[in-house]
Amino acid sequence: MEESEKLKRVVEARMKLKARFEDKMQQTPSVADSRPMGSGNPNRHGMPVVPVGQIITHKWPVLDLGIEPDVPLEEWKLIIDGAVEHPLELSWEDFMALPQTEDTSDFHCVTTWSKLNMNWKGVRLLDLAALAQPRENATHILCYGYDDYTTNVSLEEALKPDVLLVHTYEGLPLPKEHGGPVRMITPQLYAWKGSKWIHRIEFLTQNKLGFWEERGYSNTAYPWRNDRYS
Ligand SMILES: Nc1nc2c(c(=O)[nH]1)N[C@H]1C(S)=C(S)[C@@H](COP(=O)(O)O)O[C@H]1N2
Ligand SMILES: [Mo]
Repeated sequence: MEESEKLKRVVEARMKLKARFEDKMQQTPSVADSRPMGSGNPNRHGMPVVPVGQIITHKWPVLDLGIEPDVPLEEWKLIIDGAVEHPLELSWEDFMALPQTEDTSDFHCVTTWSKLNMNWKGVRLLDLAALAQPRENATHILCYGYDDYTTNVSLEEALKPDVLLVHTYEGLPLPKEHGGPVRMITPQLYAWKGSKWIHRIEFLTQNKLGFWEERGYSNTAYPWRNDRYS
């Protein structure tokens, strides 16, 4: 299948799901969680609870735009630019030499599956931001994948300590289909906010919508508020 045809099908399927959810949401009263900032194991108090409308999966589905770019480590680069004092261009070695963080968190996909207790290792976005020094007026980031995916995140959310650029899952290199060599994760937001195959993080002084956000997905994307579409 041609890539543009695949992309068209992915978008069509997602828009259908969006329409179905919007119908359902109109028929039910607001079902916001009583602890809307909850996320991950600590906030679940060890209970297998998930945000409203989510179903636990033990498998790990793959979602992409029909393209899974191949990025050899020798060619891999991470660019951090935009509204920062010190733009960065990191090679694989530079990236791996940064402080490494291990964390276990949950993964909530807007297509209604959640995978709990995922163990990750990588670099905190907060630590990268500390090197790049966002300007005083920076408010958001726009993340770019090697597949030309984009997604925007507010700085408040992006700098939470569980937002990582991960290269390792359960002790093994992150598989290519899940965004390896490096992807971002946003455990407190729906998972589309975490770009797979991450290549560039642009700091912005005003919000700019990403791929799904332009197509009606929520700007903020809080799973614990059922905040799926705008
Ligand atoms: N670069 C890129 N990142 C992406 C996507 C994508 O298509 N391209 N899909 C997003 C969506 S909608 C989800 S739910 C997760 C899926 O990650 P997974 O395939 O590892 O489960 O990645 C997000 N990040
Ligand atoms: Mo998703």
